[in-house]
Amino acid sequence: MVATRLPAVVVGTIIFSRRRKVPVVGVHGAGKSCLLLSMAYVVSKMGWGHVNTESMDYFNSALRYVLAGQQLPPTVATQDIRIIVKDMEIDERKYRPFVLSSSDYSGAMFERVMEEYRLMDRQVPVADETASFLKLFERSSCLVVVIDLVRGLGAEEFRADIEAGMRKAFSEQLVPVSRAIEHAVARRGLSNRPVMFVFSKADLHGLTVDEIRPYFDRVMAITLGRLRRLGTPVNLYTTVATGWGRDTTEDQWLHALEAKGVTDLLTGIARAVA
Ligand SMILES: Nc1nc2c(ncn2[C@@H]2O[C@H](COP(=O)(O)OP(=O)(O)OP(=O)(O)O)[C@@H](O)[C@H]2O)c(=O)[nH]1
Ligand SMILES: [Mg+2]
Repeated sequence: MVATRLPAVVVGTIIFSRRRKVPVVGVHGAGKSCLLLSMAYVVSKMGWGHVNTESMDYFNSALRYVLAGQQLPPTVATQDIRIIVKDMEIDERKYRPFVLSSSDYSGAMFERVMEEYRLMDRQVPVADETASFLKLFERSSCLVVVIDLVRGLGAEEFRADIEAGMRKAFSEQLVPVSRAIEHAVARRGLSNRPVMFVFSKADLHGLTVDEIRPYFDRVMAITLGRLRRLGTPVNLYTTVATGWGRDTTEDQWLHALEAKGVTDLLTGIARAVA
């Protein structure tokens, strides 16, 4: 009997972009746009990658406000974003390349859509805006939920009564955020792919993840129970957006451009999409 060797098959170069959809959700003013800008900034600055042509002008326009020391205006039109991450290496660990794809949309629209989402189970037709927004969740790799604990309070006001501030913040954000998570999980089986909760504006709330967790675990108990049942990991992060990491002196503004906590979030995403 003669053993036949199978001829080698040349399949050519398989090019696939590993595009990973990462929806970023949160109510108006939660800090979504600033977080996306911070991710683009950190990836570019660290030499891990770059943004695509369409996102470049969008991000530079946002950076203009940061450099002027102004608040970012609320998002009006939905903007698709691509951050190409090719050479991410942290603590000698290299991450596989991926394209982080997301959309920046207005939090006001998110709240409207999540209000309408309630109706969907009752077979009531929903607006085009709602239908197209909900499509953003399809086949996503993980979900980033931005929660603003301070809600317009100043740092001092918030820290004077942290419990009251948190109660107000969660009472405003619990419902829309939980609906979005439920949708993401139910529609595309998020199991094993984490939900990442980002507590933005850490320069104002001044809390660590460990300090937030006891409140979070209790307030979110019902949603967390559902996620546990589905085997969905939950990660918590705190971030300070690009431009807000200023310490006491103005001449530290170059450091202020370096967002805080964003590298941890990007690492979490890179692990989730690997
Ligand atoms: N102090 C501080 N302010 C922040 C931080 N991140 C965002 N902000 C401010 O919070 C406000 C809301 O931030 P955005 O990123 O525009 O929030 P958003 O979720 O995109 O809001 P909409 O587009 O209205 O949905 C802006 O005035 C920001 O400048 C931060 O880390 N620290
Ligand atoms: Mg925005």
